[in-house]
Amino acid sequence: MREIVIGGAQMGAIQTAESREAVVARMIVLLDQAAKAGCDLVVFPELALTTFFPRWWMEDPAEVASWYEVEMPNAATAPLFNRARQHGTAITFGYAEQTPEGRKFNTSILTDRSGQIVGKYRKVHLPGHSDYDPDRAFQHLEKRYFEPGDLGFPVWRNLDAWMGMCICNDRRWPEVYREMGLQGVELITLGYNTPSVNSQDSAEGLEQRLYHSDLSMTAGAYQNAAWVVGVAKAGVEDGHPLIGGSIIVDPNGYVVARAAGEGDELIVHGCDMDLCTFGKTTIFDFARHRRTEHYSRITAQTGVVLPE
Ligand code: CDT
Repeated sequence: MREIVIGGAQMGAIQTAESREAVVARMIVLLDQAAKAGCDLVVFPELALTTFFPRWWMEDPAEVASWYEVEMPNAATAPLFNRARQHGTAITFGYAEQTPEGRKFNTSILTDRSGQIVGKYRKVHLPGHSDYDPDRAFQHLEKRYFEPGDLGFPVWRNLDAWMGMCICNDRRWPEVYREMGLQGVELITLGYNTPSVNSQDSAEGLEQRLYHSDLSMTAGAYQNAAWVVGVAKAGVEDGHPLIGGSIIVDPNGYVVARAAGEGDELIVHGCDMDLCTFGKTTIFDFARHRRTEHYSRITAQTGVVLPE
């Protein structure tokens, strides 16, 4: 048995005016709870340090720049790294990254028990749009504020397991899980900020959004015989509701822990990485069963092309 006790640290709303320091203080409360519960790893949401700023159309470059971190850790997040190191707890969280060259990514990092960053992932599937869209009930401007990630889907050896990350919209794409599955991934962590209503279809509300979130993560877990931990930033941010529904999913696709509310809330489960072995050596033994000679369209073609 290779058990990793995992804490999913769902976070409630972060208002635009809330400082990084105040948010980090909330994260430390969750981290302390997790340490008390014996967690080896704590998973925080996408863009955990700020409100989900891509909902706002901004033109002032200084205002835009204020949402990004130019180094990690930095003065605001150092207390989180320090506390994690004291507890011997690995952490992962998302933030908006600006590189020294000025490139902007929606990023998440993973640390080991000593607080060292051992993994970095930059979100590949950026949803939404890059120009102001008057037909939407609200904006989703990730394509304006970030470029698609350039690191692929690496996996890392951490806490005696193969771990990988993705971010929010990535969880809806089976290619993401399979890229990591082909590297033997045993645990995939992800954070999300998912609006509770579809900005282009007011009939699509909370129930359907939660269903699609579960469906994506449970299928990804089962089809790759891996644990998946998905953690929300939830609640109402400046009038804009986000779904909760943080879950821990086992390698059979069962939800073994689920957040009940839409505030700061910790879910915990002891996840045995050896549970991945059965699926990986039987029905999803990729080496024996995949038929790559029939999959060329998946990388050669992006959109739908109808047969002539
Ligand atoms: N943050 C993020 O990726 N949210 C998307 C919203 C999709 S609607 C534009 C998601 O997939 O949950």
